[in-house]
Amino acid sequence: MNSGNVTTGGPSSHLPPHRELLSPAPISKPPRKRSGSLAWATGQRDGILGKIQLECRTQPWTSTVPHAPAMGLELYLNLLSQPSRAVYIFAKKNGIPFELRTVDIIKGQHRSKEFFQINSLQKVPVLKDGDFILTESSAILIYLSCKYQTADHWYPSDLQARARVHEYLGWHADCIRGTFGVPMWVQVLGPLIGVQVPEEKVERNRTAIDQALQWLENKFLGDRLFLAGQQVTLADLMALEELMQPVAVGYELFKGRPRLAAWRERVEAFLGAELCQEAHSLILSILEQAAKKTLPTPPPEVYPTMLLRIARIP
Ligand SMILES: N[C@@H](CCC(=O)N[C@@H](CS)C(=O)NCC(=O)O)C(=O)O
Repeated sequence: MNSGNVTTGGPSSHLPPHRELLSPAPISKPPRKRSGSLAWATGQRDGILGKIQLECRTQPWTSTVPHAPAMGLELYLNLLSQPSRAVYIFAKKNGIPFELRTVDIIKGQHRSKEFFQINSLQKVPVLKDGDFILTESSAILIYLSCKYQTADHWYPSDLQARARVHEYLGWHADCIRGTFGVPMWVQVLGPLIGVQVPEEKVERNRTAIDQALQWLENKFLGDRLFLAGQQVTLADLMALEELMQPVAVGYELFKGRPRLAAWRERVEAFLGAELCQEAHSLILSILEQAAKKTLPTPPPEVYPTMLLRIARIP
């Protein structure tokens, strides 16, 4: 495998090239405990609320080009990946400073020996906080919300409200994850390696998506404002990012579902148009990139896992 590829363009090229200042950061409370070397704030606090300018350094992850050892939190992500986007948006929205390591999954960087040392599951997202490495987006989000004491609504301290978030996340892993990513495999990723998913599988997936949306709307949203209650939580973020995957390839998920459409608007309004645009621009341009053939060609080493993923489409 050519693990020596340097990610300078492709899926990560829309990202800001170097440092990016966020100001002011919407932080509710400073963290109780900070790891010794964490570059917490780069700017100045002023006033009671302490306007803090925080930085997120953006650096492509590559196996051969050395980068300065990170002083604090590192997030290994790819914005084509729905769980990666949830982590990215959460960290950005909460002004959590991190080094962004973009792992080009189309080029197969996640299959390299070097990335294996970081995550033997060979998937993104991954969090690295000093020597502590954590995989699984929901675990990462919970870790970040606890470590940085983000506003309580994200991951409520109230037992029952928190249990509602976990109730959703459990169902999400069963019924949303794995289902909503399929259209992207059908329309973009399969064709990249010359594979066409059979029409009956596509149809079955459409039915599964419809069924899941019905449950999402009736059981989880119900007459509430958000999926796990009256305030936005990690559940909403995870759901929104997964739903963006079929939306990006033209599925009109919200058509004829006004309650779900209003929920999406509320979540996006809460996150802010700028952050949504930043996080979604890559995925929303995927069809265009596929049509223009500007997506990288996956190296043959990643074919087996791509073929396996496609074969697993029910
Ligand atoms: N359950 C994991 C899923 C992680 C995952 O499946 N990541 C995908 C991108 S969305 C990946 O890295 N795939 C690469 C591969 O499987 O080869 C989470 O929520 O973090």
